[in-house]
Amino acid sequence: MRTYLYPAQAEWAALTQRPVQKLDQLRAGVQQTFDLIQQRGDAALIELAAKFDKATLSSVWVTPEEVAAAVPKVTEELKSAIELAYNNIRQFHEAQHEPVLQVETMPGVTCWRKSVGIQKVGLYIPGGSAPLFSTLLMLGIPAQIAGCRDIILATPPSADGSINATILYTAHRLGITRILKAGGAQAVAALAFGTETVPAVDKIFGPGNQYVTAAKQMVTQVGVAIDMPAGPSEVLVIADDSADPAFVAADLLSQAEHGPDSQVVLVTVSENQLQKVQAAVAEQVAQLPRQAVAEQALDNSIGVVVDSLEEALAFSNLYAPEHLILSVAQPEALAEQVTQAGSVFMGHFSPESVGDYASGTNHTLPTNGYARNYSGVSLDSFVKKITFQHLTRAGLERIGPAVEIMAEAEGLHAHKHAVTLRLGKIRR
Ligand code: HSO
Ligand code: ZN
Repeated sequence: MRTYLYPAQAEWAALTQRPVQKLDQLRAGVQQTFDLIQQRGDAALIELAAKFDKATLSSVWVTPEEVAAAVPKVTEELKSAIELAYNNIRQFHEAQHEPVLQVETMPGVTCWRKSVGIQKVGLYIPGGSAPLFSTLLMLGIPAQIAGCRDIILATPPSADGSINATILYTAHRLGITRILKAGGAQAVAALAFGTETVPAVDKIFGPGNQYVTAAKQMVTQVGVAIDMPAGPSEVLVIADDSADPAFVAADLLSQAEHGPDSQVVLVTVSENQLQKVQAAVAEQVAQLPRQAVAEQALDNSIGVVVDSLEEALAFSNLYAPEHLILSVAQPEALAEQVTQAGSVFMGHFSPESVGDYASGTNHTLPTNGYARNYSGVSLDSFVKKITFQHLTRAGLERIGPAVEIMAEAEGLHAHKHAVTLRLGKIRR
C-alpha cells in the first residue's frame, strides 16, 4: 500500500485515478468469438467450452437431473444461511416496487406510468476460484420480483463439465431452470445473439473478467442493454481514531481478496491510525488462503492521511467508490455529505461483507468511478417504465389549442393537423 501524508487537494485527482483498463486490445478476439457463435451457435459453445474451460459437453444446458443431484450436496447450514440472505434481499427489493403513478394533469388529461419487467434477461455468474452464488441471489431475486418472463443463467463449467453445486442449488431455490454451461465472451454472445437453443435476451447482467466486460460493452452496439459498465471491485474506508485497526484491516482485505486488480483505499485523519491499520493488514493477510491475490491488490492500493473527516469525505466523493465504509464514531453526519458512492456502510459494526451477502442491499454496484452517474442494481434495473395517457373529448378541447400553437411555432404542421382535425369534429 502506497501512503500519502496530507496530500494537497491539487494532488487528489491523480490519487483517485483508477488503473486504465485496456479493453480495446481485447475487442478483436471477442469479435471472433461473436462470429463463431453467430455462425455455429451451440456447436461453437461446445467447442469453446473445450478450449477455454477444458470441458467436454454433450449439451450446453444443465439437466434437471444435475440440479437434483446438486441439492443434497449443499449443507443444511449453508442452505439456511442462503435462506436468511434470500429473505432479506427479497424484502429490500420488494419494497422498491413502485405502484402505478397516475396524475390528471388537467381535467380530462390523465397520464400514468407503470413498471413492466424486461421480458428476457441473461444473468452471468463467473466460475473460477470463487463461484459467486451470492451474485445469483442479487440478480435473480429482483429479476423475479420484476416479473421478467425468461431468465437465463449462464456460468462456465468446470473441467469435468459440471456446474458448482451451490450455484445450482441457488438457481433451484430461485426457480431458475434454464442454466447455460458457458462462460466468457461466448456466453455473452450466446445471450445477446441467441443460438438454436438459447433465446436472445434484452439485457445482460453480472460481473466477469475483462473478456466478459469487453463483450458486454460490445453487445450494447447491437441493442442489448447491460447492467452497468464494470471494472475491478473497490472499497474506500474512512477511519477515525475510534476505529479498531483490526476491523478496518479486515474490511480492506475482504475487498483485496476478490482479485489482484481490486482497489483498496484507506483514508484516516491520523498517521498513527494509518500505521496501526497497516500493521493489522500485514498480520491478517498472512493468514488468508487468498494471500497472494490480496497482496497483489494491496500493491496498487493507497493509504491517505488528511486533516479532517470533512476532507476525508471530500476525497471519497472525488474517488466515487463502489463501497464506502465510514468507520467513525459519528457516521450519520458524514453519511449526509456523501454525494458519490455505490453503497455506504456506517459505523464500526457494518462490514461490507454483510452487504455482500445478506443484509438486503444489492452488491452489484458501480465501480471505476461510475458511482458518479450510475446506481447499483436494483428492481429498477429489471423493469422499463412505460407511460400511458388517455384524454377525454373535453380534455382535448382544453389542451388542444396550446398544442396547435406550439406545433405551428416549430413548423410541424402535421402535428398541428392531428389536433385541429379532432377539434373540428368535436366542435361541429
Ligand atoms: N464485493 C463484491 C461482491 C461479493 N463479495 C460477492 C462476496 N461475494 C462486489 O461488490
Ligand atoms: Zn465482496
